[in-house]
Amino acid sequence: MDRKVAIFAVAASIVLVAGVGALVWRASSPSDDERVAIANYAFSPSSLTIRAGTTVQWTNMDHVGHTVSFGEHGAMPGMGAGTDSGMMGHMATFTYTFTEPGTYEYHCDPHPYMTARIVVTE
Ligand SMILES: [Cu+2]
Repeated sequence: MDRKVAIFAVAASIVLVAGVGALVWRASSPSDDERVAIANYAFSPSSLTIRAGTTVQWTNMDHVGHTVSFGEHGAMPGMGAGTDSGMMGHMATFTYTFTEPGTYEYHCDPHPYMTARIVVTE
């Protein structure tokens, strides 16, 4: 094979794999509006407004473990202690459905400076 053709084929393959990867990630997620990425030691977006009944999905893009924790004792809103995400590895996801309107602050357990909020409307 001609060298230029070979380089083009390799480049095209990389673009294709990246594109398919992104599509698979999108398809496995509820929607752009209901998704929070954990990347570079931060939740993105840091403030997300949703309607009651919406399921939010967090994905840890970092190679470091993170958690999605509401309140002081690792409890999800309206649930008991230890119901948070637990330690999430690279590309791990966590989903939670918010049923009650309100403002819910959350953080990452090992990195308390990582804070964000979900605002749930009627
Ligand atoms: Cu963290």
